[in-house]
Amino acid sequence: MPRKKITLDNTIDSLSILDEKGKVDKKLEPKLSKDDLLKLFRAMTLARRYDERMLKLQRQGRIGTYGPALGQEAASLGPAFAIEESDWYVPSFREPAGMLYRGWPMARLMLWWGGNEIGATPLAKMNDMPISVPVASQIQYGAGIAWGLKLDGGDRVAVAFVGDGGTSEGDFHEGLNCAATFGLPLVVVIQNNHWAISLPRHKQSASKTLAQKAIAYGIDGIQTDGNDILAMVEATREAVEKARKGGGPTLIEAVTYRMGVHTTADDPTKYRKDEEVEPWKPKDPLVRFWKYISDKGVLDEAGREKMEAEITDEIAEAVQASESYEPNLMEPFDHCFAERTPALEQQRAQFEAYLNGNGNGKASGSASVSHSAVH
Ligand SMILES: Cc1ncc(C[n+]2csc(CCOP(=O)(O)OP(=O)(O)O)c2C)c(N)n1
Ligand SMILES: [Mg+2]
Repeated sequence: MPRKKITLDNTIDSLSILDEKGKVDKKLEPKLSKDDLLKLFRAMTLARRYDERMLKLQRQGRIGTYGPALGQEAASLGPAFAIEESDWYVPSFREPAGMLYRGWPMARLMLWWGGNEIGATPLAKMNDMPISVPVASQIQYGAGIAWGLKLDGGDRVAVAFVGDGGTSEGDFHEGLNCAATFGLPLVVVIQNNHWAISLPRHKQSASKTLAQKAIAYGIDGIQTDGNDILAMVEATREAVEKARKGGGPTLIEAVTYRMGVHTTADDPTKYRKDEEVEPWKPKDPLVRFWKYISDKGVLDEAGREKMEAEITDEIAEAVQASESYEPNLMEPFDHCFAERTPALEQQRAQFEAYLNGNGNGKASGSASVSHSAVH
């Protein structure tokens, strides 16, 4: 038997449209109306201010923990913008920009990070999965949802997110292999922020790019500048258009950087140098998008200040709503099984008696719950 080369016909594109100085590549510039640009800029600004506020709330002991998405706003927002409400959005835990854009009430996201399960409940009209922490679980959910969408016979798609570290998980491989084999309408976005807690990207995989893993599954892969909102919108639009026509999944590697701590329980100065972080500062997705839209005359300084003031109020309202939300402490017993087991029934009764006997005769939160504040 001869020994010969098998030529693979795939290549990986790398896409960047808006450079670090906010200059656009005219040949690649996506068609976006003034309203679209404003919507994107507002959503990115909102996510940035939310992120800053969340970090402070945690430091003040007002929420349990927080995993910042500072500098990663474009990577999650672009795909959210490029899909329809009827499509599915399957986030990991660094996608507040996309989640807020999709209509998650900010107060619910705050409650999630405060440990309240209502934060994991999307509004009835939404086709969205909640924040999911198990690394790479999103690819399994995404593949399953996309399979359902394919069986439904429409042209809807699912977009699922995973981190660079998540690409080392079995779930990532299984989900992508399934989606590729069955030609499912799934777009997987890897947020390559260069770190999986303290493990750097180069110690996670010997692959030159993460996008090239697509080749092994027999699907298209593309690497994008993840801090470039225009590239993220364009790459997702192309992938979604293909998936709607039955063209199967796409793997997008969004190259970005985790500017902050992994979570509020982490201290990155223990494992990475400031010199590594510095070069990423001028690549900030918000700064460069601001240059682009202000040069285009879409928004001026006064307009931006007005927008910032509205956002400040919106965040204050969400803090107020989340902090005044009365949790229903009996609720966890309702969501384990469709029908409560005898043991669970017994525990529930014990807990209810405990709440009722807590000195003030009040079963805190066991009465009716007001969900309206977090809508
Ligand atoms: C299955 C699983 N293993 C371990 C963890 C603990 N853990 C939380 S985040 C994280 C690192 C994830 O890195 P990456 O996928 O790059 O995402 P990033 O945190 O950088 O957004 C780990 C190991 C987890 N949540 N789930
Ligand atoms: Mg990472």
